[in-house]
Amino acid sequence: RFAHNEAVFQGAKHGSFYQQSVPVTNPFDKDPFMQRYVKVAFGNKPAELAAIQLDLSRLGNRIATDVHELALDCERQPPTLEQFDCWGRRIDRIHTSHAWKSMKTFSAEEGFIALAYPSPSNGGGVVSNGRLHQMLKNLLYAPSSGLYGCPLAMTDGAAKTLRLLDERGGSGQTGCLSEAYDRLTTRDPKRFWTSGQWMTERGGGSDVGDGTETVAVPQDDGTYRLYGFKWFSSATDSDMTLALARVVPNGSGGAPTPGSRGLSLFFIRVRSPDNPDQLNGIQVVRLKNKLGTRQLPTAELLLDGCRARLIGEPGRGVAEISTMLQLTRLHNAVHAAGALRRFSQLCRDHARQRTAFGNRISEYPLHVRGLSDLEVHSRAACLFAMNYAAALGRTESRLLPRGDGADAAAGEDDQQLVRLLSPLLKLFTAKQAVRQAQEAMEMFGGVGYVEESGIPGMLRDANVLPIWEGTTNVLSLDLLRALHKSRGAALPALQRSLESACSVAGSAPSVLGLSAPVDRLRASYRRVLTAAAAVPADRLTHAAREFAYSLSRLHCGAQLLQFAAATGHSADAAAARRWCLASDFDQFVRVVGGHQHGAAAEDLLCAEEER
Ligand code: UCC
Ligand code: FAD
Repeated sequence: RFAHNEAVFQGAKHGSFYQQSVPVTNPFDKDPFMQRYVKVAFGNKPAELAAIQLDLSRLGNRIATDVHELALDCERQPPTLEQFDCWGRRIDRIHTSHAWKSMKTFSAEEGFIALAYPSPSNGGGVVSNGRLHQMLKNLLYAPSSGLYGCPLAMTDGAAKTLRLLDERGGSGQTGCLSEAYDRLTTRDPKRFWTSGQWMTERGGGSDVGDGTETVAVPQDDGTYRLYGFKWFSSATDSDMTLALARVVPNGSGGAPTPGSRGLSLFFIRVRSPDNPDQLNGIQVVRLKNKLGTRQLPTAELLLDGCRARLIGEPGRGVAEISTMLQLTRLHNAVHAAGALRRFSQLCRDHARQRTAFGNRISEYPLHVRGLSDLEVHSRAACLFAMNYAAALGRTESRLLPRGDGADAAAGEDDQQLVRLLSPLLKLFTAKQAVRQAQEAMEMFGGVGYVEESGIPGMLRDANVLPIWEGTTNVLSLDLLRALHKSRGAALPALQRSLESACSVAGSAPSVLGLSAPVDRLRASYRRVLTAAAAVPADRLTHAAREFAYSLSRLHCGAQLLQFAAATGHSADAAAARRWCLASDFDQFVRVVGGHQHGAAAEDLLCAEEER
């Protein structure tokens, strides 16, 4: 391979050996695991299966070619803000790249939102579980979306929020709101809108109840004018947004209601309908200078008389926007799973061509162990996210009737699980994406640390996943909120789902070797649920993170087992065995068992740091 000859380094020559680059391949055609997933999910509907396979294969082809190039351009040409024109006038114009704008067109055409909201006008309804079809496509697209997945996530959340409010009759959804819904869910690029989500203020992004200072002043025509400062607003090039604000009582001179019970939900057109260069009472104070997600315009916004429409029930803003959070958190997980899948592909392909110490690195058991760890985690994240999307789709087919939903009737357990698993899905997959991004970088060696390899950008972008849309702690507490609100129904639903997976996998052919992993998973879930039932509320709060991690690992184990039983494939069985025999299911049990530090010791450690 090497020319042991000084001639190759002479003159303009730099030597004869170069590492091969690792191309992005068709993420469906070249991924047998994803193909098996689609077969299992749609296998009993041959016409749907064929249509989806064709659609994913075609999408995968575009991703591996022109779309991935667009994503790289989004990173190379980040957005800029032009605040004043040459005459000194304030214009606050956000310039985005051609590539970023093309992603909007592409997203509409592919139905990245529309597929979940089928209607005669957007050509939907071909597949009974449109939500799953939509999320499968978003999963393939995510790592080549140039972060366009962010506006799509918020657009999806806004569409569902408007749809639910309309069905409840609470939105007064006439005129502009039904137009907004149609535009958010269309496949026509010329009509397609994206949405923002303005919650976070300087006073608090986790605690929006206390942190929100923005006030909404009622106007004579029934609309409101908003005054406040939104501290993080992503995709500020969007057409509309949903925002939280505190209504100032009309004429009474009283103060707005404090806390989260004082927050209401508002609909805002970001720019004037007549002049797209004219912002609606909004100043873009500056764009954030961020570690990653640089493709995405994230701005600080001054709302200075921004005209808005109250939607939903006054004072129920946090509860209303939770609909949006459920969708954006799912997109976050889909993005994490898509990134993990991409890391796995790139690292495996790199290992097959890179040599060290005389062999390809894919031949070294120690390196292969890292690769298979990455592969198992990426499979777990995919199954977690896609099965969640499938369950959500089943619940939606009841909430959003469209005439063909008889075969997708949602069960009570689906309802319980989509609420309970939402925070777990987001927090667990986000942490995995960060951890594995670092491993993937290391697997590439020095090249992985170099910008043009693309890996540093992926590592930077992964790091936002545990922060936005609720941090790990906040979501761990949301798990406890969900349990509390379920009045004892959620954990039994989870237990039934874990047990059902164990019994399906337990009766799989013995050649798959699933009985030991089933036994370990079953014994572990029993210990964890027993410990949770016995622990006092304050200790459960203290251990909420470990509780969330243990439940997530158990749930992923169950999904892997069930999938292996369904496919009967040896690689799926190996993934299930690896996960179920090696995972730390008992982390929570150890913490609440009192053998670890405990709250008093932790307080002491923090106080010691202060001195
Ligand atoms: O970060 C953001 C955008 C980033 C870009 C999007 C990218 C997406 C991925 C793309 C991938 C490339 S937007 C900002 C996101 N912000 C958050 O996620 C906020 C984090 N903080 C929380 O989640 C907190 O837990 C709060 C704000 C929800 C907690 O507020 P409170 O004031 O303590 O809430 P309460 O009083 O506990 O709950 C108020 C109501 C209750 O309903 P009722 O009154 O009926 O009992 C709760 O049950 O809200 C309900 N509720 C929920 N319902 C609260 N959380 C939920 C939930 N998760 N699901 C359902
Ligand atoms: P804080 O709430 O101050 O949290 C600080 C730390 O305290 C965290 O580690 C948190 O886990 C911990 N903590 C807080 N409360 C508790 C508790 N009760 N128990 C234990 N620990 C706790 N927001 C929007 O509204 N719209 C957007 O479009 C948007 N885009 C964003 C884009 C980017 C790139 C980023 C980084 C953020 C964006 N955000 C957006 C804001 C984001 O949602 C918040 O940053 C996030 O919710 C955390 O809020 P915070 O920054 O105020 O942190």
